[in-house]
Amino acid sequence: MTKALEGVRILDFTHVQSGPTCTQLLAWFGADVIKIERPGGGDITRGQLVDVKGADSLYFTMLNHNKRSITVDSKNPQGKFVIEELIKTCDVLVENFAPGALDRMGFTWEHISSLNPRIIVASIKGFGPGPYEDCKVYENVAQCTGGSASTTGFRDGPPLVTGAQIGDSGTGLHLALGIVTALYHRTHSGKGQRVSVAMQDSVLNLCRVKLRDQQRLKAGPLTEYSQFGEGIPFGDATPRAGNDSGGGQPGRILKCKGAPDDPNAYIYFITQAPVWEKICDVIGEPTWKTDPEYATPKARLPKLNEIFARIEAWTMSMTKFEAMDILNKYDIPCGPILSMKELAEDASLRNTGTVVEVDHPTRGKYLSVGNPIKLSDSVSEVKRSPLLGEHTEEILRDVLKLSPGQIGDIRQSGAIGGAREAAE
Ligand code: CAO
Repeated sequence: MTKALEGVRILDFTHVQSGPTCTQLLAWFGADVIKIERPGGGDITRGQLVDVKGADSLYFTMLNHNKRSITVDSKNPQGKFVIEELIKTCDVLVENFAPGALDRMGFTWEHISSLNPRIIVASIKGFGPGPYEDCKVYENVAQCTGGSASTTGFRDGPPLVTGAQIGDSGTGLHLALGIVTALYHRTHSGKGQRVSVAMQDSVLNLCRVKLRDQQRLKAGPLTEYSQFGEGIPFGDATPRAGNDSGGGQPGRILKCKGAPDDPNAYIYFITQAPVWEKICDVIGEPTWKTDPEYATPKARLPKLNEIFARIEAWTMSMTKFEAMDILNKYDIPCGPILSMKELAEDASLRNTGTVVEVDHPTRGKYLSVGNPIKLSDSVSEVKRSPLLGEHTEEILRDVLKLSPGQIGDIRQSGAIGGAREAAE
């Protein structure tokens, strides 16, 4: 069985989270991903949030599976030579440096494409062209500037950032799609092109339904928001909606047995209109099926607090898993709030490879999220992340076909680091 991206070579000039998530996905699909790191320390995440002294952090290992690592000083003339030679052999260069950093190294688009007209240069920046185009950006800044924070949280509380890394990993996903699209286009055009994704744009794309609601405000109050039932007027921007469902079917997070002492003893419950009658039977309110005050979605909208309070009285009598089992029998959409502990121990996620155990030479076994995208004819095998500079010699010798003498000269110049620098 061949891998979908076998034969594609990626020059991975990424660091921290957003870029590495993109190149990790491509590596899982079989691309040969060569990660360039600065000699000495490499990707800054190797040494961040360290839990095992002397070993690469989980932050690094969980974002850099299936890659090879070469350490090259891009500001050293011999290092520049190595990178130029790599550019000539690669299909894609991916980077997420601060704005202008790649140009300052001498690797402008013009220079890169003159070395290899077929190469695709893919970049992540915080913002697209405009007033903030020169700004450095991290995850939470993107969540705040892309519309996520202003629409997350409760109406009477401050804006909130979410645990899902929509700014970094979300942008990495967007970039990966841009890269495979440009690769496909190259099969017709024969030429490379630039692919750019701004973190603000990616977050806004993921917050699309909130821009929908912004425009709906012109037509009147957002009737599916709890705020409507509570009689609180709307302002001129999409408000924070707590745990209200973002779609047309009202939903809430409800307590189950154990809450609130157990912080995750909750279930998400959606009062989907087609199963309203089943909901009434399950919670013991059969008269709500025909009572005109409750029988239609429109009639229910101003009463959502009362309705969900009644459903919660029912969910509190059982665990979230018992509630899930009962509701599933009736096709009532719901989902338990699963903790990271529960997800880490989930047998079905292990069986599908979405949660994998990986062995690492300096840290031992650890858990990671594997490839969440499943292809029937290109199975992803998760391989451990590389040690710093682990493949420097191998890449110079086998990819660039340099002689031992040439490699010695480059090493002498200080342009490359030693193999297994992390262990030194
Ligand atoms: N050899 C020599 N120098 C190297 C090198 C190498 N192999 N790799 C990187 N460098 C240099 C860069 O050239 C740059 O030097 P100059 O500032 O002199 O041009 C320097 O290292 C620092 O790069 P940086 O500015 O990108 O890194 P930073 O830690 O200061 O900022 C970040 C990090 C993420 C804020 C910034 O890179 C950024 O805004 N990236 C775009 C948005 C993004 O992806 N953010 C998500 C990050 S994940 O949360």
